[in-house]
Amino acid sequence: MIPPRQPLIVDSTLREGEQHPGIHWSSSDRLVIAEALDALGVDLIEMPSPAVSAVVADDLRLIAGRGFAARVAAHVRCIPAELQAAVDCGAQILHVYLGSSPQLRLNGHGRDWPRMFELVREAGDVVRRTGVPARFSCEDAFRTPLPDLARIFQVAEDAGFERIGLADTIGVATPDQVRETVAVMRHVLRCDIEFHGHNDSGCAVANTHAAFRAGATHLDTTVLGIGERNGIAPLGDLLARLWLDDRGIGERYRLELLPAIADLVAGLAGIPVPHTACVGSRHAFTHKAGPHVKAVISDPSSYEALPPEVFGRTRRIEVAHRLVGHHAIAHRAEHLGLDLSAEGLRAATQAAKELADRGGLDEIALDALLIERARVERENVHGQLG
Ligand code: HCA
Ligand code: CU
Repeated sequence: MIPPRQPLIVDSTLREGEQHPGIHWSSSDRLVIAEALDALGVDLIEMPSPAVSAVVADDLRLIAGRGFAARVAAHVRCIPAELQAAVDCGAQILHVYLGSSPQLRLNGHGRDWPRMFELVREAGDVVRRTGVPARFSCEDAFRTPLPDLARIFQVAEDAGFERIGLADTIGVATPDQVRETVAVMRHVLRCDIEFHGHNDSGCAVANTHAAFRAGATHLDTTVLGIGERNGIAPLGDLLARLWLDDRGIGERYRLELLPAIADLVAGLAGIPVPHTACVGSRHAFTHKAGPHVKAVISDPSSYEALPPEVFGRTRRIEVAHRLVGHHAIAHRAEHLGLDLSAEGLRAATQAAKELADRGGLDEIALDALLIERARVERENVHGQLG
């Protein structure tokens, strides 16, 4: 059997992630994050350009020289001297980018297409001369006419770039559009294809997944999705989505490390783990409503897309609320080692709901209620016996 094709993960927490408002990575932050990403098994770690600052150039030397299994890329503008500076700092791959939409050409670099082709060829000269592999990406690709995109990517391929990148820089693409664009590029190019999706309209993971399904080979992520504005596809969310299609993802990446990485980055960035995070969210594996709990107790897969143990998490059942059912109450009583009759459980459920209605139910109150009910039952039995 031919194993399913798997994507390569390009994690940009150290580059795109620092574009998230309020984030400033120290050199030691970068090192611990890179170590964690490498342990998880991401394929590429993207660093900023050494042109950003002297310390960032030192950080690039540090991370690139560390001997990680992940390869270290530097994100550079399409300027030969900048590519060369990244090579001098030890970058193992060059991630070159250039705005291609009418908006970015006009308000950004101000170059026309012929000049842009020249820039790509000049960058290609550095790639060939240094022998460092490189990718060429179009910023704002999804507001760029398809024929223009195909043309500049052909120039890049001919100039020696081994991969092209499609960036949905302002997060406006839809999965349908991504699928179509990747399919067209697949058709006209031989090289690898990367996708980078921003989340401005909430489609980052869906778009990244669509890109993969249409033939993209490299997918961009950051831990927790941090990045410019509201960021890009979160690493944990994308791996969860890919795992659902292909369990082999769990053999390539140490998915059980995802929660710790989410906590690490949240702590260093000074932001919370979003409640929407597929793996890292505090409540991603908590069940609450009565019917859910009943079914999950007999078979977790009835209400769980992702098994918590695969992703380094444990299942939680929340019982101290008025949506509770008597299965959850029975589960809690069993956990406490209490032996309650069916009638006792029903009465305890009723009492819990009444207490919750009055705003007085929490886990301690619920446990107290169950312990009291068990005591009353025991005394009744003793009374009958005596
Ligand atoms: C930006 C650049 C970028 C680059 C992506 C890429 C984007 O901050 O505007 O190199 O493919 O989203 O276009 O992150
Ligand atoms: Cu971006």
